[in-house]
Amino acid sequence: MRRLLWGALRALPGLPTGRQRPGSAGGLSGAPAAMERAVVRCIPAEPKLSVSFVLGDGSARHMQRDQAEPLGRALARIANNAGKGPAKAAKKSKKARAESGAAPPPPPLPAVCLFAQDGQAVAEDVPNAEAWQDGAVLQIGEARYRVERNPPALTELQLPRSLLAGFPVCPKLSTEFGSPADCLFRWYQEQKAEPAGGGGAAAAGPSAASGWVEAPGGTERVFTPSNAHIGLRLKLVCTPGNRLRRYGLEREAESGGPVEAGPGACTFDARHLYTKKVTGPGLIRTVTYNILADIYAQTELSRTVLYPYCAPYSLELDYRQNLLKKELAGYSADILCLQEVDRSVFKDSLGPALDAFGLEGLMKLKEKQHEGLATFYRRDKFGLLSQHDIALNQALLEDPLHKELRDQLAPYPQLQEKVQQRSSVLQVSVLQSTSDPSRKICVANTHLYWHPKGGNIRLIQAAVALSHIKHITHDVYPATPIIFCGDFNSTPSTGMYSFVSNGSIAEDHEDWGSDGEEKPCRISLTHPLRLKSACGEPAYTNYVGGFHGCLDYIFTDANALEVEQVIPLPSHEEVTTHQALPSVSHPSDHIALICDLKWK
Ligand code: 4LC
Repeated sequence: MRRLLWGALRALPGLPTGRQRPGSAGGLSGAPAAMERAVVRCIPAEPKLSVSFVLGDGSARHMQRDQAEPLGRALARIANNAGKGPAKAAKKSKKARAESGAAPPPPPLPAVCLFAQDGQAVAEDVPNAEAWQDGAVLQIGEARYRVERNPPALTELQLPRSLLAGFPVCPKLSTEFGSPADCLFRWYQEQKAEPAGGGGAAAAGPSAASGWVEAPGGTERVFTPSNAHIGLRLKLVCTPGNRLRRYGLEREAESGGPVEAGPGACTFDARHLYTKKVTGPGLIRTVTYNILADIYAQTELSRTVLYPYCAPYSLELDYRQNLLKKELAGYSADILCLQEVDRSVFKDSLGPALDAFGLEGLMKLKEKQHEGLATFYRRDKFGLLSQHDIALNQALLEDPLHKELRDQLAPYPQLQEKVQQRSSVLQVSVLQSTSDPSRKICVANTHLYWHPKGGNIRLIQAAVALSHIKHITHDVYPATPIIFCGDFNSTPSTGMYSFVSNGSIAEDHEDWGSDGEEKPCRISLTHPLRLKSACGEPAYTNYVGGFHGCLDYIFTDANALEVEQVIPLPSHEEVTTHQALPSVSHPSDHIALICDLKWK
């Protein structure tokens, strides 16, 4: 038995399983394969290195050895291991031996040697970390393996759980010694067994597949299945690469389920007609959007009270993620400010998807919560200079910048306490144009307290946010234009909106008493920024069964930025086709604001 295995090992060059083409019977083709690869992963931060290769019988070997261990010991281990054949077979033969009682003579172990690039055998006392160099050759018996040290590798490759026809499928992928942008992709679709001829009973069940065939046009990182794919599963084969076009061992991922029919028209289809292309170098397309956190969408309150008109399946995360990725990709944004981003959505879904569409993402979680803000910027237009994120309550409590406001609030401990209890955050990113490094912008993103009677709290939150933004754009990066986006939970008739747009709020404004407490706070606030709502005051940006109103804004620096174009919002008919939002054709209860800004 063991002799047989070792014979097979010597006779067959074998293909690493990772390199087999789907549908091919790897290793059995007549043509001689290129020298096999032994992949060595060795990084200074870890005490061990790993050596991986595939034996002639197709079984993979992965070993971890101490970096400092002499090579001789690692080679002896490889000889031992290779001689044994697959682990299961070894156990079985041991058991069979025990039963028969006869002890056959042990087969000779293969000779194992490592040759350096110059053809010389590497001495057995050389430590592993030094011995296993790129281009060395590992010989096991008569099989030879080219050593590849730290080639590009996939550490993660995953397809989303739900696939919809007409919606982009963006794999989650992570690389080491490479980058997702330099990987190679090949998409496959399930090949359904043809129904048996002659009208006999259906032999194959609904999911019986006879194999995988290449999906037409499927060589990009993102694949959008068509109606022809409905009922079929997809598979992605990915070869990790780096900028120098060096490639590592490929990996594959299959979809859990088949492609399903998508919804008909969506609320963003008409908007995409305006935003197909990325804007030219002088323009900045800016989007703000509260995407409705999954942790809120799937609560009892949401299903039964807030969005009872919405089909439960369209409140599910996977469904909404499909819509969101298509919607956001189609806006071709340069700057994208999102609110209510679940940590896991950023990490596993939107982050990877938007990365594939050229956007780099930054996340700021709320204190002790699993959702927060995300700011994305187009990588080839902007670089990140610095981040200045804050929690509004903590900044108000501690930062010397807000001492005056703290003093003004001192007579109102109840209001102070309420502001302290809110977890709202402000995300501030300073970006630099890649085409003109003298151009910088400060992108701020926030989500203010949500309660209809919380106007006084939102005024304080806005004051903290504006002081912080003023500090960054006046003191840290003097004369930097501002784009301040967010869900401000404030309609155009509120004190918060007039404070931001007019630069002041009077002490007798009715919003100071908005919570109905006995002693309304009486303070006046000012700020020196010239901010205007770039998309104006649409009738609503939030449309649910019980309320609609304009709560979201893109405030821009009137001194430095001009509004070139505002992308029209979906029509009232589109918004109300399924009563209100969210719906099967719209993933959130908010509507994205989109405008093209121009440097003045
Ligand atoms: C939510 C809501 C709040 C904007 N808004 C008004 N009432 C609301 C009630 C609920 C938003 C409202 O969806 N959330 C509670 O936490 C979340 C979520 C976060 O944003 C949640 C948790 C569990 C389940 C569901 C959701 C509202 C109505 N009229 C207004 C006028 C103004 C501001 C707000 C409102 C003004 N100006």
